[in-house]
Amino acid sequence: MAVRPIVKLPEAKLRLKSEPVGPVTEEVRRLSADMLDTMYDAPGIGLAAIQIGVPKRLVVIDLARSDEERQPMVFVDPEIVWSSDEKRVHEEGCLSIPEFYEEVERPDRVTVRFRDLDGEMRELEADGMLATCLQHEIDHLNGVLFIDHLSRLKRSRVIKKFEKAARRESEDA
Ligand code: K2U
Ligand code: ZN
Repeated sequence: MAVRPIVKLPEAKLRLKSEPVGPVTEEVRRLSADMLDTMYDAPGIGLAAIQIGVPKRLVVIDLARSDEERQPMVFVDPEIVWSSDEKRVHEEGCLSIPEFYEEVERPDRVTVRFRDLDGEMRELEADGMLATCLQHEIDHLNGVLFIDHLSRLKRSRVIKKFEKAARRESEDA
């Protein structure tokens, strides 16, 4: 398996709508393993395939703390089939938008339908951090970033900051 480069804002690739994975093949299992390696290396608690440049509807999550045994979860073609009316605010970050954190309001609980790596259809009722992370990652599959849930002013400020940094990087190259 391999740690792969993470696509960062303002790369347009992050705005793609990812394609369904379809059948779970050895290639899909290898991709999920690379995603987990990349997520643990970052470190992060979730990752969508588009964040390593692969526009496929595949998500990995592990909420275990660094001093706990790892508990990796893999979601193939996940979809939210129910979300609560009650909302919850949580501070979010993103491996594609480094060193920027803001509070985001999302439904407190969600039910997600997905296939596991054995190709079995499953349904998961999530609350708390798992619900927040699943919504954050499924947003990625639709080209949506957590900054899109912020005010227009906050969103434009962070996009301009990363566009300026990208210009400076290309000038220094
Ligand atoms: O998509 C990503 O970049 C993964 C995020 C997952 C995340 C989802 C919801 C709320 C916070 C993070 C990364 O793990 S960012 C690292 C991180 C971890 C915990 C809290 C804040 C940021
Ligand atoms: Zn993210």
